[in-house]
Amino acid sequence: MKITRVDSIPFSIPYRKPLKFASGEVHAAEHVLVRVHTDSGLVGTAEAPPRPFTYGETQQSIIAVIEKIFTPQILGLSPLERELIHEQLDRTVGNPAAKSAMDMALWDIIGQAAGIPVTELLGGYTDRMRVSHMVGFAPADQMVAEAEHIRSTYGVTTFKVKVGRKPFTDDVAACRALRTALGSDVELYIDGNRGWTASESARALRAMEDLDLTFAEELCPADDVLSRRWLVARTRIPFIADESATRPAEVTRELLSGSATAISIKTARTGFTASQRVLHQCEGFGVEVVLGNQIDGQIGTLCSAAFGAAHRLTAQRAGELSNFLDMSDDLLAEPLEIENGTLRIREGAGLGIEIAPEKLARYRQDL
Ligand code: MUC
Ligand code: MG
Repeated sequence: MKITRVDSIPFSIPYRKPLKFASGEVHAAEHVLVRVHTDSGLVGTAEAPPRPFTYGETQQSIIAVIEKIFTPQILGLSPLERELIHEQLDRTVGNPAAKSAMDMALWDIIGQAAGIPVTELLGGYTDRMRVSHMVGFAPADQMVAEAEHIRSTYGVTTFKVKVGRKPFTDDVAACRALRTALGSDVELYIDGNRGWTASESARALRAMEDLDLTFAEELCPADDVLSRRWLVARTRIPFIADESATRPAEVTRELLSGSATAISIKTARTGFTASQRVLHQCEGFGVEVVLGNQIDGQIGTLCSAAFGAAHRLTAQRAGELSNFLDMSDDLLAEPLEIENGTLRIREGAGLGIEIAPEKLARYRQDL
């Protein structure tokens, strides 16, 4: 089986409600649908979400790197030759979302060819993931109303609260309002997207000491090397590296330097192949992982859930799998559903992604 063509199709689907956080905001899912074709007729599918504020990629840069660099490098190779393919793709630095979509599409082909769900190929640990919901910036009462709605509608009881505003007292008040309204049964953790300084982070954490937060994620810039290490050494809850640990070498650096004590794994930036490497590194180091969300649509969420459910470490806690709920529509023929706080993995060979042609025709931007 040989790779014959790669499509990279830009599409845009508006958000019903934008997601706002310290490093940016997202109003529309302006993603790239990646389809890898083979001479056997099998086609692998995945999506790449550009996040310029985190990786520098844009929708146009993802399409350009796939069309001009990646596709010519892998035409004629077999989807099974993944090490060779990654050797080629890694000749280009960066471009994590573009590389990851290619990687996941290749796994989709392999699963289809074998007649096995990708989640089983990866590890087959369970068939479902508990869901954690991300609450973006808004006045505290709106953040509480959103969390209450998500809990009563979808049964979700784990929430990641976006912080990193200035003054940080707005965030502290929002976290306190969430804990008061939701009670002690829900799990809360915070993500600063590098918005605070180390000293602001330390003060904010002190002010929230009684809120029983599970984790703190990327509160201040990782480039503030010594201040961040100072902060992490004094933080009493695990400190998750997200933007600062986007590939295995960065994971090693962050953990060994004492700048993080837990890792966010996002298939949108490490695909399945490198996400497994990161996961195994974390197992080796003995640190916790959280299955993160790159503000994925339903295709990306399905990929992420397939990876999360495949492995014991990612499945043991709620994964961030609900951002697609904020979108006005999506491309999947059969929409994902969260029930009782849980997302079940799609059955069927490969990733089980079926695109609705009329939706793709409506949202694609290249015709
Ligand atoms: C997250 O966990 O930070 C927002 C910015 C980004 O890079 O990812 C999202 C979610
Ligand atoms: Mg984060």
